[in-house]
Amino acid sequence: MTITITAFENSPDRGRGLARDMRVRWALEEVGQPYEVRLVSFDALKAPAHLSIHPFGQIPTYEEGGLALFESGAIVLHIAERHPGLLPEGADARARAIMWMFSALSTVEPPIVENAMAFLFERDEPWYAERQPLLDKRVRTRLDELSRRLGDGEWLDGAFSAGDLMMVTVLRRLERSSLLQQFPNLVAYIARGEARPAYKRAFADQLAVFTHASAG
Ligand code: GTB
Repeated sequence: MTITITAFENSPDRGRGLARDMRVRWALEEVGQPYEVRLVSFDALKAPAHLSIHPFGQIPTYEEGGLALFESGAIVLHIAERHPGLLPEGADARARAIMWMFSALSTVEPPIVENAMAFLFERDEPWYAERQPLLDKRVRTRLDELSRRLGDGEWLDGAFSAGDLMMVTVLRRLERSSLLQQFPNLVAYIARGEARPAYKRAFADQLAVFTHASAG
Protein backbone atom coordinates (compact mmCIF):
# COMPACT_ATOMS: atom_id res chain seq x y z
CA MET A 1 0.00 0.00 0.00
CA THR A 2 1.42 3.38 -0.97
CA ILE A 3 2.31 5.74 1.87
CA THR A 4 1.72 9.43 1.12
CA ILE A 5 2.77 12.22 3.44
CA THR A 6 2.30 15.97 3.10
CA ALA A 7 4.95 18.66 3.30
CA PHE A 8 5.19 22.39 2.59
CA GLU A 9 5.34 23.26 -1.10
CA ASN A 10 7.53 26.19 -0.09
CA SER A 11 8.88 25.71 3.41
CA PRO A 12 9.62 28.88 5.37
CA ASP A 13 12.72 27.15 6.77
CA ARG A 14 14.30 27.37 3.30
CA GLY A 15 15.39 23.75 3.23
CA ARG A 16 16.83 23.50 6.74
CA GLY A 17 14.59 20.52 7.49
CA LEU A 18 12.97 22.14 10.52
CA ALA A 19 9.35 21.59 9.55
CA ARG A 20 7.72 18.54 11.06
CA ASP A 21 7.54 16.48 7.88
CA MET A 22 11.29 15.92 8.44
CA ARG A 23 10.72 13.59 11.41
CA VAL A 24 8.21 11.54 9.40
CA ARG A 25 10.54 11.33 6.41
CA TRP A 26 13.39 10.26 8.72
CA ALA A 27 11.27 7.58 10.41
CA LEU A 28 10.21 6.16 7.04
CA GLU A 29 13.83 6.09 5.88
CA GLU A 30 14.95 4.35 9.11
CA VAL A 31 12.47 1.52 8.57
CA GLY A 32 13.04 1.37 4.81
CA GLN A 33 9.49 2.19 3.73
CA PRO A 34 9.12 3.99 0.38
CA TYR A 35 6.74 6.93 0.40
CA GLU A 36 5.32 9.67 -1.75
CA VAL A 37 5.06 13.32 -0.83
CA ARG A 38 2.14 15.58 -1.67
CA LEU A 39 3.34 19.17 -1.52
CA VAL A 40 0.80 21.61 -0.12
CA SER A 41 0.64 25.39 -0.43
CA PHE A 42 -0.35 27.55 2.55
CA ASP A 43 -3.73 28.19 0.91
CA ALA A 44 -4.32 24.49 0.28
CA LEU A 45 -3.59 23.72 3.96
CA LYS A 46 -6.77 25.58 4.91
CA ALA A 47 -8.93 24.24 2.03
CA PRO A 48 -11.59 21.57 2.61
CA ALA A 49 -9.64 18.71 0.98
CA HIS A 50 -6.72 19.05 3.38
CA LEU A 51 -8.91 19.94 6.37
CA SER A 52 -10.76 16.66 5.90
CA ILE A 53 -7.47 14.92 6.79
CA HIS A 54 -5.97 17.49 9.16
CA PRO A 55 -8.55 19.44 11.19
CA PHE A 56 -5.96 22.09 12.12
CA GLY A 57 -4.81 22.65 8.54
CA GLN A 58 -1.18 21.74 9.03
CA ILE A 59 1.52 19.43 7.72
CA PRO A 60 2.50 16.64 8.09
CA THR A 61 -0.21 14.10 7.36
CA TYR A 62 0.14 10.41 6.57
CA GLU A 63 -2.12 8.34 4.33
CA GLU A 64 -1.89 4.63 3.72
CA GLY A 65 -4.85 2.81 2.21
CA GLY A 66 -7.89 3.81 4.27
CA LEU A 67 -5.81 5.21 7.13
CA ALA A 68 -5.27 8.97 7.43
CA LEU A 69 -3.26 10.39 10.32
CA PHE A 70 -2.13 13.82 11.47
CA GLU A 71 0.24 14.80 14.34
CA SER A 72 3.88 13.98 13.70
CA GLY A 73 4.17 12.10 17.01
CA ALA A 74 1.26 9.81 16.21
CA ILE A 75 2.60 9.26 12.70
CA VAL A 76 6.13 8.37 13.85
CA LEU A 77 4.72 6.05 16.53
CA HIS A 78 2.52 4.37 13.93
CA ILE A 79 5.52 3.81 11.65
CA ALA A 80 7.65 2.56 14.55
CA GLU A 81 4.98 0.10 15.71
CA ARG A 82 4.35 -1.34 12.24
CA HIS A 83 7.96 -1.77 11.11
CA PRO A 84 11.08 -2.98 12.89
CA GLY A 85 13.95 -0.58 13.52
CA LEU A 86 12.64 2.22 15.71
CA LEU A 87 11.39 0.51 18.86
CA PRO A 88 13.22 -2.07 21.00
CA GLU A 89 11.94 -5.64 21.24
CA GLY A 90 11.50 -5.78 25.03
CA ALA A 91 8.22 -4.39 26.40
CA ASP A 92 9.89 -2.23 29.08
CA ALA A 93 12.50 -0.77 26.75
CA ARG A 94 9.73 -0.14 24.21
CA ALA A 95 7.69 1.75 26.79
CA ARG A 96 10.73 3.85 27.67
CA ALA A 97 11.40 4.68 24.01
CA ILE A 98 7.78 5.87 23.67
CA MET A 99 8.21 7.83 26.91
CA TRP A 100 11.13 9.69 25.31
CA MET A 101 8.99 10.46 22.25
CA PHE A 102 6.35 12.03 24.50
CA SER A 103 9.01 13.81 26.48
CA ALA A 104 10.49 15.34 23.32
CA LEU A 105 7.06 16.53 22.17
CA SER A 106 5.42 17.61 25.39
CA THR A 107 8.28 18.65 27.68
CA VAL A 108 11.21 19.76 25.52
CA GLU A 109 9.57 21.07 22.34
CA PRO A 110 7.07 23.57 23.87
CA PRO A 111 9.58 26.00 25.41
CA ILE A 112 11.74 25.82 22.26
CA VAL A 113 8.78 26.62 20.01
CA GLU A 114 7.52 29.32 22.36
CA ASN A 115 10.92 30.99 22.25
CA ALA A 116 11.11 30.78 18.44
CA MET A 117 7.55 32.08 17.99
CA ALA A 118 8.18 35.02 20.30
CA PHE A 119 11.27 35.95 18.31
CA LEU A 120 9.43 35.63 14.99
CA PHE A 121 6.19 37.37 15.86
CA GLU A 122 6.70 39.46 19.00
CA ARG A 123 10.20 40.84 18.88
CA ASP A 124 8.99 44.32 17.98
CA GLU A 125 6.64 44.44 20.94
CA PRO A 126 7.69 46.78 23.75
CA TRP A 127 7.62 43.98 26.31
CA TYR A 128 9.71 41.52 24.30
CA ALA A 129 13.08 42.57 25.73
CA GLU A 130 11.77 41.94 29.23
CA ARG A 131 10.21 38.58 28.37
CA GLN A 132 13.01 37.15 26.25
CA PRO A 133 15.41 36.22 29.10
CA LEU A 134 12.62 34.22 30.73
CA LEU A 135 11.94 32.36 27.48
CA ASP A 136 15.65 31.58 27.15
CA LYS A 137 15.78 30.41 30.74
CA ARG A 138 12.93 27.95 30.20
CA VAL A 139 14.76 26.44 27.24
CA ARG A 140 18.11 26.39 29.07
CA THR A 141 16.54 24.58 32.02
CA ARG A 142 15.25 21.78 29.81
CA LEU A 143 18.54 21.51 27.95
CA ASP A 144 20.43 21.35 31.21
CA GLU A 145 18.19 18.58 32.52
CA LEU A 146 18.37 16.64 29.28
CA SER A 147 22.13 17.08 29.06
CA ARG A 148 22.56 15.70 32.58
CA ARG A 149 20.45 12.66 31.76
CA LEU A 150 22.22 11.95 28.47
CA GLY A 151 25.64 12.38 30.07
CA ASP A 152 28.19 10.67 27.86
CA GLY A 153 25.63 8.21 26.49
CA GLU A 154 25.30 7.75 22.76
CA TRP A 155 21.48 7.71 22.78
CA LEU A 156 18.86 8.36 25.47
CA ASP A 157 18.22 4.74 26.43
CA GLY A 158 20.42 2.08 24.87
CA ALA A 159 20.15 1.72 21.11
CA PHE A 160 18.84 4.47 18.81
CA SER A 161 15.04 4.58 18.92
CA ALA A 162 12.04 6.67 17.87
CA GLY A 163 12.62 8.56 21.12
CA ASP A 164 16.01 9.75 19.87
CA LEU A 165 14.62 10.50 16.43
CA MET A 166 11.99 12.75 17.97
CA MET A 167 14.38 14.39 20.44
CA VAL A 168 16.99 15.16 17.77
CA THR A 169 14.39 16.76 15.49
CA VAL A 170 13.13 18.87 18.39
CA LEU A 171 16.64 20.01 19.40
CA ARG A 172 17.57 20.83 15.80
CA ARG A 173 15.27 23.83 16.00
CA LEU A 174 18.00 25.35 18.22
CA GLU A 175 20.82 24.74 15.73
CA ARG A 176 21.50 28.46 15.34
CA SER A 177 20.97 29.30 19.00
CA SER A 178 23.80 29.98 21.42
CA LEU A 179 21.72 28.18 24.06
CA LEU A 180 22.60 24.82 22.56
CA GLN A 181 26.34 25.53 22.41
CA GLN A 182 26.45 25.52 26.21
CA PHE A 183 25.76 21.77 26.10
CA PRO A 184 28.44 20.01 24.03
CA ASN A 185 26.99 16.56 24.67
CA LEU A 186 23.67 17.66 23.15
CA VAL A 187 25.47 19.17 20.16
CA ALA A 188 27.26 15.83 19.67
CA TYR A 189 23.98 13.93 20.16
CA ILE A 190 22.31 15.93 17.38
CA ALA A 191 25.35 15.38 15.14
CA ARG A 192 25.10 11.60 15.72
CA GLY A 193 21.46 11.71 14.64
CA GLU A 194 22.27 13.78 11.58
CA ALA A 195 25.08 11.37 10.63
CA ARG A 196 22.68 8.46 10.23
CA PRO A 197 22.23 7.46 6.58
CA ALA A 198 18.43 7.51 6.95
CA TYR A 199 18.56 11.07 8.28
CA LYS A 200 20.76 12.14 5.37
CA ARG A 201 18.37 10.67 2.80
CA ALA A 202 15.39 12.35 4.45
CA PHE A 203 17.21 15.68 4.67
CA ALA A 204 18.31 15.53 1.02
CA ASP A 205 14.75 14.80 -0.11
CA GLN A 206 13.22 17.74 1.74
CA LEU A 207 16.06 20.01 0.58
CA ALA A 208 15.36 19.00 -3.03
CA VAL A 209 11.82 20.35 -2.63
CA PHE A 210 13.16 23.74 -1.58
CA THR A 211 15.85 23.81 -4.28
CA HIS A 212 13.27 22.96 -6.93
CA ALA A 213 10.78 25.54 -5.61
CA SER A 214 13.37 28.32 -5.54
CA ALA A 215 14.62 27.48 -9.04
CA GLY A 216 11.09 27.54 -10.50
N1 GTB B 1 1.67 19.18 16.63
C1 GTB B 1 1.73 19.15 15.18
C2 GTB B 1 2.62 18.00 14.72
O1 GTB B 1 3.55 17.65 15.45
O2 GTB B 1 2.38 17.45 13.63
C3 GTB B 1 2.26 20.50 14.69
C4 GTB B 1 2.25 20.59 13.19
C5 GTB B 1 2.76 21.95 12.73
O3 GTB B 1 3.06 22.85 13.53
N2 GTB B 1 2.89 22.08 11.41
C6 GTB B 1 3.35 23.33 10.85
C7 GTB B 1 2.29 23.87 9.91
O4 GTB B 1 1.71 23.15 9.14
C8 GTB B 1 4.63 23.06 10.05
S1 GTB B 1 5.95 22.46 11.08
N3 GTB B 1 2.07 25.19 9.97
C9 GTB B 1 1.14 25.85 9.10
C10 GTB B 1 -0.06 26.36 9.84
O5 GTB B 1 -0.21 26.05 11.05
O6 GTB B 1 -0.83 27.07 9.21
C11 GTB B 1 6.30 23.95 12.08
C12 GTB B 1 7.45 24.73 11.51
C13 GTB B 1 7.23 25.67 10.55
C14 GTB B 1 8.30 26.42 10.09
C15 GTB B 1 9.57 26.22 10.60
N4 GTB B 1 10.65 27.01 10.13
O7 GTB B 1 10.48 27.84 9.22
O8 GTB B 1 11.77 26.91 10.66
C16 GTB B 1 9.77 25.27 11.58
C17 GTB B 1 8.70 24.52 12.03
